[in-house]
Amino acid sequence: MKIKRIELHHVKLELVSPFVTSMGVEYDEEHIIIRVDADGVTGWGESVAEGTPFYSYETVQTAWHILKDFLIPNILGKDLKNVDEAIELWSRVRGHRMAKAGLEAALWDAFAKKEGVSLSNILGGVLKKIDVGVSIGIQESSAILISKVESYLKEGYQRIKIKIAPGRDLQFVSALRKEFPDIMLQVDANSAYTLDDINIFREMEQYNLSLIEQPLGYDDIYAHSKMQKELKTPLCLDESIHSLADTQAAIELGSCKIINIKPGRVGGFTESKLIHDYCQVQNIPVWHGGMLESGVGRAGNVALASLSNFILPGDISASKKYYKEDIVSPVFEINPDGTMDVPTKPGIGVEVVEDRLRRVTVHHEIFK
Ligand code: OSB
Ligand code: MG
Repeated sequence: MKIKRIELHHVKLELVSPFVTSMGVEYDEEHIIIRVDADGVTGWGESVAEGTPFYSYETVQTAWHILKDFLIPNILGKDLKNVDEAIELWSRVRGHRMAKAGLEAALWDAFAKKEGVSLSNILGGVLKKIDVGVSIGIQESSAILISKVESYLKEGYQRIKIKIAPGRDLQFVSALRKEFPDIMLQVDANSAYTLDDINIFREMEQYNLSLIEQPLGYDDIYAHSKMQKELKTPLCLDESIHSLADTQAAIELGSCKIINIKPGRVGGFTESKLIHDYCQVQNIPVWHGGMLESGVGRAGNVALASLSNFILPGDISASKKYYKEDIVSPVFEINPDGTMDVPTKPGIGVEVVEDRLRRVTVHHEIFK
């Protein structure tokens, strides 16, 4: 497939409501939408590097630089046999996984469209519907949190994840558990704690959480192994897992019992599949994380989450949970039974609405 033209869009999407985590408050989400034109088809991908380097060291600006100066020049004008060939061509570039993942996603979409198959199909997905949950930011009070959870449960979401931070943890977990004794409930700390906080997590054990996500240092697999030994509740790593090698280290060290896969964080669908397959053999359940994607990235997430070891509900919610207006059509919706349909049309299976894309684009550049 001859790569004829690549276009980058720096987009800024206003969130329906501010998203508060231990990392700060987000009012809008900046990402890069990537368009690849090749052999008469158009592939779309989304790089989930954000405006700020708080979740990951990558930002929109670093991803733009890596895409423009290293990844795109390596594949533009080339006749690629498959996605692996592109990965090989940019393999000298270390790290910058969100930059790579966005371009890789656009290539997967283009190859799938050229073959006339869905992205789910080309990635080896088997599920027709995926189980979905919702990730809720830190709220002002337990009463507000309870009413939010109530409305998400009414929509059908199969599990609730709440963000926590020191001083804003046990009161929310205990209030929710009291109100909703049987729901699937988990917490995400985004690396806000240290091993000295172990007693907070010992106390959390009584609330029957499905998992505790990334309580400790973003780069500290070893500390998590110490914490997991002290707790029955499964730990789940997000920030610390960038590759299959990280996954193997974390599982062999006993740092977690569950893995969150985000294609952006691990460098693309290809690495995601390696992690997925390894975890399946090791009997480690995985679930699909989210980065507040637009419909472009969400379509990729839904396709990847249709692989068979995505056993737990993902952070893949309806478009309207995030944005008033998505940039794809149809938008993503949740079924009353808490599932989301996996698109069956070729590639990502949804159309990018170009005038909506134009309206949210703050900067764009064409390479040909
Ligand atoms: O830690 O999972 C996280 C959003 C941005 C950055 C990090 C995280 C998140 C979420 C939101 O939890 C998940 C979603 O997209 O719904
Ligand atoms: Mg997380």
